[in-house]
Amino acid sequence: MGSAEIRRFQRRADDVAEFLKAHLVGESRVRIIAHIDADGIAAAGILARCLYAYNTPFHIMFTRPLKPAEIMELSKEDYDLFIFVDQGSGQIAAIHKFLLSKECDVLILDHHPSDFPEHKNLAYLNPHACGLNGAKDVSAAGAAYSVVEHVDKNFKPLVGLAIVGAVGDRQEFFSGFTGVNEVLVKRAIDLGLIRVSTGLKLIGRSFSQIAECLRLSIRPYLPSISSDPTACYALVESLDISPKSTIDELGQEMEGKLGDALLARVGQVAADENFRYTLLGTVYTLTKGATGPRDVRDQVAMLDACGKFNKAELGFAVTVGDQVVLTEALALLRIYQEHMVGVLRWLTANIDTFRITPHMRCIYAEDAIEPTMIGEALSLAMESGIIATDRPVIGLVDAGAEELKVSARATPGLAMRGANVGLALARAAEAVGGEGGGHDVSAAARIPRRRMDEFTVVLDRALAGNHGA
Ligand SMILES: [Mn+2]
Repeated sequence: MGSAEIRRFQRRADDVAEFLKAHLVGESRVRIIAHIDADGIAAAGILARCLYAYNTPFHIMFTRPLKPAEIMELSKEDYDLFIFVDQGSGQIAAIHKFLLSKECDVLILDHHPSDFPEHKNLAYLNPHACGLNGAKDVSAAGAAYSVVEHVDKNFKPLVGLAIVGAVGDRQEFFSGFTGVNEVLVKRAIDLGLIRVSTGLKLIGRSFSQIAECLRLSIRPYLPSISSDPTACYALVESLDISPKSTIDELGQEMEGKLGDALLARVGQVAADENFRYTLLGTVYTLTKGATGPRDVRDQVAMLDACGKFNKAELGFAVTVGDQVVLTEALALLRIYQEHMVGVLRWLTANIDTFRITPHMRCIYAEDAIEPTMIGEALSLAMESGIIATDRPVIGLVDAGAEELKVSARATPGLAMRGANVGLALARAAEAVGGEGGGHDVSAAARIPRRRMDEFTVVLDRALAGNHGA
């Protein structure tokens, strides 16, 4: 992606900032609708800091992307400006029909693909409209940051949150960041807001005692360490590490020793490329102005956990500087990790029950994994080297007596070679009277339980069909 596209994005951000400013200086009442994940929460935090600074009153809600009927309901509310954050692109038709038709102002800060019909009451910032790739070049938090930075230079310290959003949406790759993200990270380093180092990328490295950090490790799952407190304490003791310290406090040499000890302990997965990348690599530390955990991945994990428990407002409060709720937000993260580490242990123990077809690896986990956990569990298992990533991975779990939840995951590499689990899942689900869809690397569906066998046959064929397409 060239710098011309990035400049186009920055120019648009400047235009959008002018649109927003008109509401900041007046008597406007603002309604924010944000996606309920780390990126959506970080983006909302950035925007809210800006609105607070101008004393502009707003109400905020965190939700999965609104359905047309919900946008119709929204249009009955009395606001001067509706801001969609990390959503809105997919709902552009309903936004036109129900909000813009009433001459309400609408701002969309998003990075999902869309059509971009013009309207005098509409402003949007979307990388896809600038020739950038919204899946990797910038997140909603990056879009929100790019706007508020143009509103006032004093908002520059919020760039850390933009990087939190990008990491939350898995926009960091083997080779680092691209597009706007790359620019933002460089800026954050230059401003002294972020420190970049190499080390262990484990969740909790900035706030959790090491043995606990290892015991709850889900990204990656550490075989014969995760979920085994005895093994964790033994390992910490064998290295003569103070049991109270965090990984952040170890110092580079000792952290290196801990990494070596972990690799020696986990067995053959130590040689797995995905596992090593998930365990070791670039660590981003927020050095100034951060509320909540200093480590970017810790911050992401905390926000995601808040979202998953439907308490996004807790994570949001942390991003706008509320230290009081931090303990509660971190407690949610811990509950989530406790749960997920059990799920990953189960997957590890049952890895042989994955059925390998020509175009996918597939498991029916019955009720061993909850419908809300299966998708992320597959992602983490792939990142942990538990499941081979040579073909798309499909998980089916019970969702009530009659229904199955299906989750599908592929790597960016598989997507580049033509696999598209979103299209395949949509097609196969429809063929058996269910419904689903999603992105090329991540998708979900619901299907009738009694048609599972038929579904997996159709899905395998559908995945074959879009190879090389
Ligand atoms: Mn996002």
